[in-house]
Amino acid sequence: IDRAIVEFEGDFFIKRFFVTDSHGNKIEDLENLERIKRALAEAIGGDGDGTVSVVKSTANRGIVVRRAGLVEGFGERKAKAERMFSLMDGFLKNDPFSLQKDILHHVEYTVARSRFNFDDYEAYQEGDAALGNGGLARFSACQMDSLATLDYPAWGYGLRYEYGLFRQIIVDGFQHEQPDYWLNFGNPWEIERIHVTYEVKFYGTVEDVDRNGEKHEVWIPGETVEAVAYDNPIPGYGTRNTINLRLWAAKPSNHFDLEAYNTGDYINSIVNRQRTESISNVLYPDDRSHQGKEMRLKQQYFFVSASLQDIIRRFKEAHNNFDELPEKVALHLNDTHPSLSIAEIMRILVDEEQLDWNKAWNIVCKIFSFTTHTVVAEGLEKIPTDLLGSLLPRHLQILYKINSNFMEELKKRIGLDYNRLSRMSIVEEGAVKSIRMANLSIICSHTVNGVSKLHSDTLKMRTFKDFYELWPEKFQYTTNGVTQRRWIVVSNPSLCALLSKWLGTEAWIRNADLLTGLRDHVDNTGFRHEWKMVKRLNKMRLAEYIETMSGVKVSLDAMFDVQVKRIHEYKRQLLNIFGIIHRYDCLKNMDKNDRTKVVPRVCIIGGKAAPGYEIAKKIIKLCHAVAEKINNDADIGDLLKLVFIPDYNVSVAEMVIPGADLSQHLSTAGHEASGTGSMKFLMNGCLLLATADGSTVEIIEEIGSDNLFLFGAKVQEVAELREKGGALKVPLQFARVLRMVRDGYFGDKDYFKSLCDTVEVGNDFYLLGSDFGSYLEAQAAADKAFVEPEKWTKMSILSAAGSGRFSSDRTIREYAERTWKIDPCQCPF
Ligand code: 6GP
Repeated sequence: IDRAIVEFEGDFFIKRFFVTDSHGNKIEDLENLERIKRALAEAIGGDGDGTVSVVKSTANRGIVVRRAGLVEGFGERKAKAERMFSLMDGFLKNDPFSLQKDILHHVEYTVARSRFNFDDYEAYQEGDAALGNGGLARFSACQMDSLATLDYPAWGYGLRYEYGLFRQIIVDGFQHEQPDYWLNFGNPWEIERIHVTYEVKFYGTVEDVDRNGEKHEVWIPGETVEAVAYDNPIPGYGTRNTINLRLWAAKPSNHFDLEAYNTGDYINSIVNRQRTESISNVLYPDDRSHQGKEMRLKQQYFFVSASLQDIIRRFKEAHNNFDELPEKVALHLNDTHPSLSIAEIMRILVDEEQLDWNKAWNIVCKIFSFTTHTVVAEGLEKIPTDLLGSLLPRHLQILYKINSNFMEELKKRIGLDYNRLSRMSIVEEGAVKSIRMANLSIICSHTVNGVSKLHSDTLKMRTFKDFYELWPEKFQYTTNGVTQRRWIVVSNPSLCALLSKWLGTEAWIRNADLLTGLRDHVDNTGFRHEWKMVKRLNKMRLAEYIETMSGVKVSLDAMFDVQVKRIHEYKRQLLNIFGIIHRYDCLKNMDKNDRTKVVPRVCIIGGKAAPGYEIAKKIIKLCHAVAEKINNDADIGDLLKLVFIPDYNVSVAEMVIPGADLSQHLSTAGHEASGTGSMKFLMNGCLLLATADGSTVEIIEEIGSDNLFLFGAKVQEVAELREKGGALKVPLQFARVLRMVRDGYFGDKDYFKSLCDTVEVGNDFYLLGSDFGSYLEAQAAADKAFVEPEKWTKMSILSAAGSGRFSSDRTIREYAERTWKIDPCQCPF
């Protein structure tokens, strides 16, 4: 017996307990405590009582175990955990945590005795807080880490969804969605602030009131919901600064429900109250298309209203003149999801604080900055005016007024160019009259950011050209980044140790620019050897995971080739799958002798499809169908394997990214705003195979085009290629692969028909056909490099060495200095 693993459910109940042998095979499932005691006694060679008593007293489950995991950790990690304890203890006066500290000592004692691996516990105990969809949300998490670490006085706001992003399970190769009720057993890291609550109002009417002889509009709302704050402290690294991520949960308001009282309809009044709680229930799982659903709009306003009340309350505690607001408060719109705050803050200043409209507008325009995170047209939010008017009647009026003032000003500047006026209007006329949230955000913000240089150019030249011509000075770009604290220190401890050893310092953890120092050692064979060993170790970890998840045994000598991200047509997972089919086809038709020269590959694909996105779901199914064929072909053996990793999320990424040799970023040029996955792979010494899209263009500047495999049409060629349509040249290999799928070589031919149609000549919007030739060439170049391990290792080192610029510390510093104009502010105690 090598390990004992305990899985908890609830406070005292042990859901599962099993012990494993040294190969990680489960020996026996044990259900009751007595047997556990005996098994533990055997496992640790003692009487087992100490351990079992801890197991029983793990009253707050995750906390103790997870905390023990942290406290057990090395220097900085331990300090961070301790800082977190004292902070939480400070927050909670009647400190339930002191009890846990006692337990903690038990656990530490037990750990020392039992050789338990607390990383196992961690994995079992604490799932991801999957409160976002994809790149946008994960980028925000990296930003919070950097804000705290760089001592900026920032707050993050969001919603405390009870159901995070769905769990993906795969049945017969099809994606199914399962609810992620992540709060089932509580969230040990959050602090419920029962005294920080605000009322959020909806519906109702707008009435005219007389104020000092003047007519004013005032909103008489029809429904009230309570927003309760849940604080999630974010400790910085190597600093005492800890910032707060405040998430709002909806609770029924304690408002006396007069109507229910009058009608005596007690039961119905409770049912109605419960309905209000549902606002923060569930995260919408589509990261791109916004279907104008009332609940989504309610969520947005709920979030905006509570956050603004909180911000204004804090401002008013120390100031009494709103002229000072822009000096004290900078509000950043992370995409358009919080853009209703523009109308809300105008409503607060004009209706509640009774400021003159123009004065309020001037203040508001100095506060907001805006970053847009997409180029995909469906990603630009529009809210139907009838929906908005019924839910937030006063806000709709305010939006109309902002728009009519803007239109007047615009006419003065550009004349009566009605086409342009209508393109720039906040209000979109048409079958469904709507509010364009991006236009609103641009008009009100002092800065409009893209997330990479290329993205910003696209915004200026295409998406928001009219606005750029009007206000060129507003448009900037701040290239995204990721935090090395999570993506190296936490997820790749072996690399972390290696970097510190060869750089001679841990300072790179706070200053990623120091990673360039690796360039000095690239010719040192000892260093390269250690580098290879670290990769090998991470590949072992990944291989174990793959085997557990999919039953496929993979060879560590193969190239681990990974594409993990949300499934989207523009991200072109289909190009990857077609490439794999082509590789398989070539292998099958190859002379046995030639096969010895082939680089073995393990192709790994992972990602979730939005539940209503049929084509994306078909891509997942095709991946499984192809995998089934290839992995069961004994003739091919280890030369090619394809695995789909289910339920791709942050925890999975932490395992997959360090173990990858090659990673693919295949978006059609001009479609990926930035991309941040590529940066995580880069930091972990993984080579990129990519199109010149988003931030890849800047990655090339940093590491040189010799150190990655570039392919595909450039952004300036894409429009022309699309125009060619049916006359476009497509390589024969592409036609052949497409035919194989169409003909049912992988089964389910009827099911895959509509998927195949999307890439047929003349219909191939994302240009898979025309990029296929150069994609295969890039793949061949990767194979060629891989057979020269020293060359490959050098490329890998130089990738990591150039990744410093893609730290979110750099991103945040740029935002702070250029956009928000704020200084670091060290924690005084
Ligand atoms: C993503 C972009 O697709 C990705 O390219 C970028 O790196 C990331 O944002 C962070 O900026 N966008 C989203 O996830 C999204 O939901 C509306 O956009």
